[in-house]
Amino acid sequence: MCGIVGAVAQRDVIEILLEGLRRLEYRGYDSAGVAVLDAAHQPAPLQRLRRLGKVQALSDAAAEQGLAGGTGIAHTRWATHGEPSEANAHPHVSGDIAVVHNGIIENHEGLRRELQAEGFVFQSQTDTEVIAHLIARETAAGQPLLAAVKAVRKRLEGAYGMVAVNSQTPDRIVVARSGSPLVIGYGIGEHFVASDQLALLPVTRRFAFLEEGDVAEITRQSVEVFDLNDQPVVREARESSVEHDAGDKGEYRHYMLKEIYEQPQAITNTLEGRLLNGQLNLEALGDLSDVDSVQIIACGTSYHAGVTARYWIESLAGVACNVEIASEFRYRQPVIRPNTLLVTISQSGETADTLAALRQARAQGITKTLAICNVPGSSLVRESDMTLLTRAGAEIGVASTKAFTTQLAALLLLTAGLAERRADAAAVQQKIANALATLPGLIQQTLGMNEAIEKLAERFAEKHNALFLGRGDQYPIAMEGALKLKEISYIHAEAYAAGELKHGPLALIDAEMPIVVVAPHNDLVEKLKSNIEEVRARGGELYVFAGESAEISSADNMVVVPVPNCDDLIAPIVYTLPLQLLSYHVAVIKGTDVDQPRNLAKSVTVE
Ligand code: HGA
Repeated sequence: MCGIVGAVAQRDVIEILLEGLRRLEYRGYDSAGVAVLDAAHQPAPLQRLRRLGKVQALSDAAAEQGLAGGTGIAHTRWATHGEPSEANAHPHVSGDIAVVHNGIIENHEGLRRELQAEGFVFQSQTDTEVIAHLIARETAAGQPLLAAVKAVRKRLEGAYGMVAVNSQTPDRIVVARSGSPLVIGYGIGEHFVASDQLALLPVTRRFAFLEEGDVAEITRQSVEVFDLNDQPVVREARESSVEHDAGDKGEYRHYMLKEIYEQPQAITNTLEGRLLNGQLNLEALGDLSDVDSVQIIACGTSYHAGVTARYWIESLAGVACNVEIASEFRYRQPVIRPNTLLVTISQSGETADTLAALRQARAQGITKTLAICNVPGSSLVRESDMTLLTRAGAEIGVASTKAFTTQLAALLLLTAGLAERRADAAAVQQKIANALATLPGLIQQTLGMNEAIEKLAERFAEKHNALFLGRGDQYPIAMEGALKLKEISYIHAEAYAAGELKHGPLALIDAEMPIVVVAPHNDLVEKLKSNIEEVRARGGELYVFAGESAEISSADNMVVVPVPNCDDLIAPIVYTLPLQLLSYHVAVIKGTDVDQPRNLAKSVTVE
């Protein structure tokens, strides 16, 4: 969520900061702000500029005012405390201090009362502003910025990634991390900081990731890091393999469409080295022979990947599997059986709830943990015993597409690894390998449905509600389809297991209700046909994505769109594509902000 960028250099850093914000804007985009200092003067005047809305508004204003400086911090916000407004936008200032912050300070109310009693005047409704005043109180008492931040972090409860500057010492920035990621970028005679390396790729490829509890002082020439116990530590800088143009939209109108079309390549990348000449190579998964059950934890789209995987893990590997939303798991007292493999799934690897659930499970004694994640070096990856990287490449569209299908491909690999203990393991694994080998080609072929779906989308644009139906491993795909439509077109959509219809949701069916059905030709298709008839009999308007050989044809109130035939095993991945394209085109017709839908943000690093 919120994006942070900071820089200390000899050159003017304003464009570096603004470009960093543009690259992070998909993380949060209700307001943006920047503060710069001219390190040539001590003290340097603190120049702050904030704007409601997109980074472009800030960038225009910065150009107009000729803002410049060698040291600076910048932020793009996704509000948690206080409405989106200029006054609530970061940086927040107190005296000589300016601060940008990601996360939530949970004890902000008590701190605010304490500071107000001492005469500090608050200009915003945010939790963040207490940090600025707390640091200013320390520096006014004679503490240097580093010591002030070290003292202040002891007072803060909750999660933060923060960057602070002091106009009295404009040659340095101080950063602190607890629960919200920060990465330091190394240049020559200049250093940078950001909440994601993507922001800094135009200026460096050498990064060091801060660990939980770290505080660092960064100048042009040096980076000094201190751990939770204030001990100096080295966080090694490594060369990043993330592509520089990862944040470019290319010829596509939206990132989401680009990312939908990248799926054949993304899945090829997921399988690279893991599927060789039609044979699986599962070395990276290590020894899973002592795994008696699997507990999957995830949020949102990643949760839907987990629910799909449960069907695979139980039916193909014969291993018991439970799936739970991280925000629920972490606040109940789950009983985790011995020999459980804990699998976390997250695109960013920074999802706050998933990370907290992982930590809680470890505290409960879980010793085998696997992260399925798209971002190498992320917190989830660092804190798990094993990792299966999805290698989807940067995903910028807030509505997840290629991250989801690559997670599914990775989960099929995991299923193959878990099948190892079966007597017929080789046959099961070969079946998975054969199906996966066809996947990139099939996804490419399925993208050919785009035009037909674009036409279909026109019929949805005026609707206020929609139902999505699937059975078996297509039920979570229906859930994902409904989520996509909600996220970017703002049409209320719900998914049901088709067999559940008669237990309640049939009451919703009338001529106004579009019902989207995913119907591959599998062993449940006859049951599904009966469910389709139940809907037709009540006048519902059906849109059926059906396997070419499923023998479902268009009729009154029923549009059937054929989907290429595929192996049952990978049908959940293939049938995701038409649902992604449908929500994309409906959103385009409705004129919503496809890549940055209202109220949402990428990488949910707050609770
Ligand atoms: N709590 C702060 C920062 C919010 C945030 O990190 N969002 O991702 C605010 O509301 O400004």
